Amino acid sequence: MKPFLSIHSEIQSALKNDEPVVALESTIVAHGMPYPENLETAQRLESLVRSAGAVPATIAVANGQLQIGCDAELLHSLATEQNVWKVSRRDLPMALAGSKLGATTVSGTLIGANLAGISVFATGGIGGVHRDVANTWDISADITELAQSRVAVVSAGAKSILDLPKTLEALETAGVTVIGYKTNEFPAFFVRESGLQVRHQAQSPGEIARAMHAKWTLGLDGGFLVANPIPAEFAADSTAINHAIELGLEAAANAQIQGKDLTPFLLRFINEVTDGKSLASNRKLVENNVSVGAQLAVEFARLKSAE
Ligand code: PSU
Ligand code: MN
Repeated sequence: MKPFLSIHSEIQSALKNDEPVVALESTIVAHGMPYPENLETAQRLESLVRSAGAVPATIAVANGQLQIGCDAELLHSLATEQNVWKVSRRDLPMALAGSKLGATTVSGTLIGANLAGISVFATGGIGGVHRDVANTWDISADITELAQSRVAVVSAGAKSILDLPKTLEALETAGVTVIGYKTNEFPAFFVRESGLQVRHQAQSPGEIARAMHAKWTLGLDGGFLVANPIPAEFAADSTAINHAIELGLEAAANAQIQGKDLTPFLLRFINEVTDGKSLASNRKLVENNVSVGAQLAVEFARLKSAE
């Protein structure tokens, strides 16, 4: 066992026996949703993974270790404490050495999943290329990490707080296999459509599992992005959402919010402007991603144990 990595015993034994495990991120808990919805969501996601026959692994940083699996107390701290670090690859060394409480972003969670050997990770939306990239050079480390992790991330695409065409281009350059799940359009988080096509689509978790198996058995590093649209009944009104996003971008520019603070600021702002409606959609889409992620983990584990 690596000294800076702590894998919860239940997860360790599942991985040893090629049983399905689904990684979950903690930034969504600490910085992506308000309390108490954040804690309720975190708990609900873990139980959804279990009821689909897989083991949940929420990933975070605590006590000088990258924690693969959070106990109830740690989840509670992540959901309630102020000043929880937002941890990507850049921050991880200082968070570990300084024994900080840290929530891992998609990128930080990918590092943990990859080190532990967890092949599937479900979340809400990924980070990407920001709209004002020409001035800010703000491109999420999520993309660089997806490029080098043997993990499939199930997300509802990305929010249009980002420049979605450039995000898809950056994913292509990074060699990330983007697969539309039962769609050939890249979904835009709160809404099912973005007007952007994806090159590949899959109709079943088994189809995605076979592609993961092919990529990694060949020896190629790098991940998958499974783009899973929000169920139609929970999708937001696109005019209202786009309006909220525009207002948020304007407010962020006025307040000179940038760097790691930008995404959490925009998420909070949109939640407030839509009167919690966006939060309700957000919870539903994450749950939907976790269900698909658990099915995918089950299928992939089946392929692996048949090797
Ligand atoms: N997008 C969302 N919800 C989120 C995030 C992004 O719709 O919670 C979080 C994820 O943890 C993601 C991170 O990895 O924000 C990206 O942050 P940045 O843009 O600073 O890379
Ligand atoms: Mn950024």
